[in-house]
Amino acid sequence: MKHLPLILLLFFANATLAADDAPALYQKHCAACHSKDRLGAQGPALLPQNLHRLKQKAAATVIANGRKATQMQGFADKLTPAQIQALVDYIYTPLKNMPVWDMAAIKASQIIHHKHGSLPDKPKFKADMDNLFVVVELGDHHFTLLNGDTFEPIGRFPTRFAVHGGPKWAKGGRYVYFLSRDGWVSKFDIYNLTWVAEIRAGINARNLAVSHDGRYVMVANYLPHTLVLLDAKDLTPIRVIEAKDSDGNSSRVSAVYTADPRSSFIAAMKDFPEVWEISYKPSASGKNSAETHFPIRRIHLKGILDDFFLTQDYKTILGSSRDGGAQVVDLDLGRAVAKVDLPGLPHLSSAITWPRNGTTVLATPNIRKAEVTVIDTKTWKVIKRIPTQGPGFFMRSHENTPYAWTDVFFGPNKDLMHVIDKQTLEIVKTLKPAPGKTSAHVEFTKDGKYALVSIWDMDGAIVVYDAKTLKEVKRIPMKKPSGKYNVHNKLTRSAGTSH
Ligand code: DHE
Repeated sequence: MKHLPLILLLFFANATLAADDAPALYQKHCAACHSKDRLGAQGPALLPQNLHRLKQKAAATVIANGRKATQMQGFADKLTPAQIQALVDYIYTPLKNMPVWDMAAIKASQIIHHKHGSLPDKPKFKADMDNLFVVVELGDHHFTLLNGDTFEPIGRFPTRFAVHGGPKWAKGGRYVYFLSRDGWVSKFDIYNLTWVAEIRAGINARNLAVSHDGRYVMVANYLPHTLVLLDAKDLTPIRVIEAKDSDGNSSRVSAVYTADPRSSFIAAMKDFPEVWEISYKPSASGKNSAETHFPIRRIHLKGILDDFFLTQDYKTILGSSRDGGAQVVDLDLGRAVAKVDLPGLPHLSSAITWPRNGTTVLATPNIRKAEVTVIDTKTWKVIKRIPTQGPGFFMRSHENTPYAWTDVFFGPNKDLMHVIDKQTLEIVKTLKPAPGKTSAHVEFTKDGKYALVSIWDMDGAIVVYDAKTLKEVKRIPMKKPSGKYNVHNKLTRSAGTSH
């Protein structure tokens, strides 16, 4: 040993010492995103129950090199292989006391800021209530309510930590529901510019859906393995549905969406190959009771769905798994009817559709491939693979614009934004709104005349473009704005935006 250079000696000493102390390594490098008790926050929970689809060797590679399509960075330059292995052993060790998040715990977490019906029924401010935007600012966990006509902020409000996914409006546009990664559902009253109710529906949540009749909120959880049905009025829990197959195996829930004409929630499971349709159709008496209603229809598939897209008529799902398979599921027939060749890890929750040549095409960005894939939804054949300057995350369009916008979220060209002609399927322009800074996620005004782009930086902005001339018209400073959502486009289920 004494012949080894000093730097190597120090390296080995550090590796042995620190590798022994996995909990300390975890607190230093992982706790900020995955929470100090491993239950998940901005990053997922790091528990054997959540990691069983990931081999331990693959987990070590993720810790060393990071994971594409997530905020997970690589630690190979900060941790030795022994330290990485110690962390892998640690996160695959069950917690001594697994916290329970059942109906009682959910109920106990409920906070009513304002009793339902106690606040004025008129907006406190003047604006086209149908053309407002909610902009989620991840940088300091706030959201800005933006006037979509003047592009002036109406107010800025603190949110729970790490809001993820699209906030969802209830019919009418007065109430909007947010979900944080650690399971808090927060209901905001836009008329009165205030939070009205909150509840923690899970420990590590995925997304939420609001029924089109505005009566229910459904939350999909990773931890515990549940779907939680809430009363949309004040978020009182109605039912906790365990995500279990007929053999008793439980699963994380990939996501849940509402299927308006079916009056049902559609949810996909991440750990067994099933899609569930949970009906919220009112009973004959007009009332639904927790015990007798919300029946579950299970659709058995050949492969797991990690991510999926519901067609505009809510009859079909295009779903993909992280392992590379993509399948088309007919919800009426209750089975998979086609396979699609989508090897680039399509980000289907942000896929969009539009009419072209007598058919409807679906376009999706890909997280592992520098390509936008365009699919004919009649034949489910890929009709074009549009090469991009890098893999992308989000895609958007609007009925009144000839263009579809897609970002280049990953890699050295993360500051680029492609504008694609929806008929020729060619990129007609590539914008660079803020050189060196990630530009991603677009949303249109209600009339489709302006496109709003996020600059994902603490010193970031929303950049407003004229959607026809593609010229910048305004820049509104924001703190790492992620998604932005227009009331009209969301409530009318515009084919150019996510639902
Ligand atoms: Fe998201 C939406 C899943 C990582 C920002 N993301 C969604 C939805 C799902 C999903 C299922 C649809 C929810 C909805 O709106 O109802 N996201 C996943 C992942 O599986 C993934 C890859 C890994 C993970 O960490 O969970 C992931 N997502 C991220 C991020 O790292 C992003 C960039 C930053 C963040 O907030 O953590 C991110 N996801 C978003 C945004 C939306 C979203 C902004 C809403 C898009 C929309 O326009 O509706």
